[in-house]
Amino acid sequence: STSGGRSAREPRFVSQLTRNTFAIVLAGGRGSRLKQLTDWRSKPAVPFGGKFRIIDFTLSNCVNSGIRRVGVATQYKAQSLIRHLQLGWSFLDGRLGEFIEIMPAQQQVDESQWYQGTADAVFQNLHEIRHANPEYVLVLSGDHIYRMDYGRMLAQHVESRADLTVACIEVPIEEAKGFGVMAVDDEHRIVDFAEKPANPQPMPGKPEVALASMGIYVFNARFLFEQLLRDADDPKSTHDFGKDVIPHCVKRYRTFAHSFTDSCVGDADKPAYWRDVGTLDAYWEANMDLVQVIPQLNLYDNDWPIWTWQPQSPPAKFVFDDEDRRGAAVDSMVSGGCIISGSTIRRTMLFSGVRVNSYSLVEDCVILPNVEIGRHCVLKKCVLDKRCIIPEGTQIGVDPVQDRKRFHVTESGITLVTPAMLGQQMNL
Ligand code: ADQ
Ligand code: ADP
Repeated sequence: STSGGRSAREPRFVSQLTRNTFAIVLAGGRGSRLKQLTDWRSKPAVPFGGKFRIIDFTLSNCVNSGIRRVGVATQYKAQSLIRHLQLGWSFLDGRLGEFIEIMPAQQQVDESQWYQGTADAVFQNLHEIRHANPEYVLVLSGDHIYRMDYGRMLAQHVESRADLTVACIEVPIEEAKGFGVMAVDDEHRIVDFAEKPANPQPMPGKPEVALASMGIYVFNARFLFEQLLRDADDPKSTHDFGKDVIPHCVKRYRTFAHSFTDSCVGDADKPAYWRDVGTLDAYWEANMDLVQVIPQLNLYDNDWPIWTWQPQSPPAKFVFDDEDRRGAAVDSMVSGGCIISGSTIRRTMLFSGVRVNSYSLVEDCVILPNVEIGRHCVLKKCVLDKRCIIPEGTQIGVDPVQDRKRFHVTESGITLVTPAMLGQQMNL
């Protein structure tokens, strides 16, 4: 027949799907469980892995998947994130229709009101998304560390003629109450969805795990527009995807689950890696994951580069000090501009421009850019925020009772230190 509509059987190339997709990255979260690390920046802008910011992982997944029309919805303390996007993510080519657009909340509303829930953040940018005229809209969070080929998820979405597809991953049942938890049938169709349930249902035959939403959604664009307009008019809605929009759609429309393991980019013999670095403990652990001898998350894969912006800096330097003490770092990652002089670093993530002076010992730490560590310091299991100056002879992570008086110490014993806690004010 000569029907204008595309038949579902017509073969379609993944590149055609990714090209017809608009991705919106929700990057407005406060990330309050990261404590003082997010006093001055939103969670997606928090430095991670030596030279990256958390949002670089999601944005790199987009670019590497061939999705190059991207909006980033910002809200809380956006300055640091905006600066990073402008410096690091302006390489997309407008002549090819590629762009990363910053969508600040405050521009969209009459008064000084910010976005409400996550669905509202997308709703307020509906005009911009419509303007791009995509066939599919991919909703992402800027908060997670993982490598994923969204093209495979889009392909499944189209093949199953879904209105909406939700990416999912198996999580331990005791962690499941922090997620959207779903049940699926044999065709992967979602038959039940509960946002952060008090009693999460395990998967059939697997009592120790639940199937969790990753907060990654593919919508047919027109379907999304209809749903957001409807949701905006619903006085009972909190305008959140997880709480309102997804449960509404699951009951009424073709809603499918896509397994992350099918589109995870990584070595086949390693478990799929996806982390919400939402707490200080999780943040510290995910950084420590990377200094393992064989980490689960491979940053050295040239086929799936993680793009970022980093300051131009000279190579890291290791020196014998004037009394012939060796400066050394083992089982560690050391970024550009660092100088390790007459001190020992073990199992530590050093961001750029860190200086460590003689007689000091640093173990199991995450040290953000431009930190200076004086002589005779002992630092264990710390997260040091950008520009901390650690005075000579300081011990942190040795006596928790003392540490608690000045710093933030988590229950599992990770100590967060910021310049403000050290009484060091920013030179504004
Ligand atoms: P949560 O992670 O609890 O659950 P939420 O706090 O709404 O969801 O954050 C989702 C993303 O949106 C984050 O990246 C956050 O930074 C950002 N964000 C939050 N509010 C925003 C706003 N008003 N404007 C812009 N960005 C905003 C969600 C789902 C669960 C799912 C988990 C997976 O609701 O079903 O299991 O994600 O982590
Ligand atoms: P990032 O590298 O994440 O951008 P910065 O340390 O540069 O982190 O701080 C982010 C933003 O917060 C900057 O715009 C800075 O001016 C502001 N800021 C940071 N600390 C303070 C402070 N103590 N008082 C006021 N503004 C601050």
